[in-house]
Amino acid sequence: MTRNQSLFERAQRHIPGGVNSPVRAFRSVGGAPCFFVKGQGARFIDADGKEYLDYVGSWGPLILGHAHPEVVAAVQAAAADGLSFGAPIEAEIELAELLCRLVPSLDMARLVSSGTEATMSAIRLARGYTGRDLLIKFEGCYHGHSDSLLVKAGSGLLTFGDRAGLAQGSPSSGGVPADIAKHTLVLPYNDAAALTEAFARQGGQIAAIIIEPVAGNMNLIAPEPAFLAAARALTAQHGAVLIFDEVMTGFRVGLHSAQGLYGITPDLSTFGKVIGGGMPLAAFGGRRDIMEKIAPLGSVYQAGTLSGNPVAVAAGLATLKLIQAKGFYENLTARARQLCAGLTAAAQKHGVAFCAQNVGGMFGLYFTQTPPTNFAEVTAADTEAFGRFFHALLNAGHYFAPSAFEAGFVSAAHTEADIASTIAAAEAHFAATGR
Ligand code: HOZ
Repeated sequence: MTRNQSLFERAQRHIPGGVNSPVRAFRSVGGAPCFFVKGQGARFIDADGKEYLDYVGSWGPLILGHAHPEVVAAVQAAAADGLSFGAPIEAEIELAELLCRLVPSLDMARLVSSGTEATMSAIRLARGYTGRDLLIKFEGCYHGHSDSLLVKAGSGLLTFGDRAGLAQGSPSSGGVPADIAKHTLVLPYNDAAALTEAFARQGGQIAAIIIEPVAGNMNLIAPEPAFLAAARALTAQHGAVLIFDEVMTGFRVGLHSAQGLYGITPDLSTFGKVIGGGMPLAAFGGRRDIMEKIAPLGSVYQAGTLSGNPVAVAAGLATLKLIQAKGFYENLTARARQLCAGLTAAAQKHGVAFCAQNVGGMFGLYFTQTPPTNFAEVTAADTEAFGRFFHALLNAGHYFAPSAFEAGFVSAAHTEADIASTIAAAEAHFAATGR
C-alpha cells in the first residue's frame, strides 16, 4: 500500500470521506486522493515523494505558484507580531483601499474569511437593500455552500449532489429546506431571453442576480457578452442588485477582474482565492449606498472573529502587489493559452473529440468537439474519457482537478517548458487511446 493510500484509509476513520471538502475525494475520477507535503513554484510533492506540475493551484489562489518567497516572508513577519487581534489593524485598510483602486465598481469593501461568507453576505445585503426576497442564479454556477445557493449548483454538487433534486430544480443538497430554496430562481447560463422573461414576469420581486461572470464551477463556461449586458440592463431597470461572484475570476482573468475584462459594472462583487494568496481571506464590496446598509452602519448584520485576520491580510497584500508587475497577466494568459492550444492540437492529431479554452489564467478542458456554452452541454460531455485522461496525466506527474466540472489554473511560476511537458504527456495518452 502506498503512503497516500494508507493516509486516506486513516483519514476516513475520523474525517467524513477522508476529506475536508468533497471534490478533493477523487470520487468522480476514482482512486485515492494524493496527500501533499510540500510545494514550490509550479510543482508540489505528495506523501509518496512523487512530484507533480500543479494545474489546480489550491483551486485558484496560488496565482504566484506555491510558497512564493515574498508571500511567505510577509506571512512570517505578520505571524511574529500576533496571529489575531479581533480588532482593527492598519493593513486591512490598505487591503480595502487597494481592492477599491483596482476594481472601480467598489466604493467600499468588507473582509471575510471565505468565498461562501462573501456571497452569502452579499445576498443578504442585496435583500436588505431592496426589501425583496427573490434571487436569480444560473444552472451549474456555484457560489459557496450557503442554503439559498445550493439549488442546481455546480462544483462538487455535480458529483455528490441530489441528482433528482437537480432535475426538479429543488435543492441540490440535503438539509436545505424547500421553503428557502423557493426564493431562488434558477435560469440557464448564457440565455438572455430567459432572463428577460423572468424580469418581465417577476421584476418587482427580484432582489438580485448573482452570477459567475466566467463560470468556473461547471468546468469553464465563457459568458456571451450580450448575456452579461442583459443582466446589467435588467437589474438596473427593475431596481435589483447585480452581484458578480468573482471569487474565482477576481484578479485571475485580469488585474481588474472579469468586470474589467468584459466592461460591466456590477453593484456588488465578491472576491476570494487570489486576494488571500493561499490564506483564508475573502471580501465583498460595491456601491457605497448599498454597502452602508451593513452593520454597524445599517441593519444588515454580518460579522466574523477572524475577519481581516493579520496573517491572511499580509498574504493578500503581498500577492496583490506582485500581480501588478508589468506584463504579469500577458504572461499568465500566454501560458494558459499555450496549454489549451497544445492540448487541443494533440487531441486532434489523434482523432480525439476534445477541446480546451482559457480566459486569462483559468482554463477548461472538454471531451467534446466544441466548448460548451451552458450547464446542459457541459453535463453531456464524456466524463469517463476525462477520468482516463486525469489518471494518465496524474501518473505522468501532471495534476489536474479531479473532476470534469472544475476549471483549471496556471500560475506565474509555470514556464513554457513546463506547459510543453504537459502537452507531451497528454499527446502520449491521446496516441494510446485515440481513434
Ligand atoms: N471550491 C472548490 C471547487 N470549485 C473546491 C475547494 C476544495 O475542495 O478545496
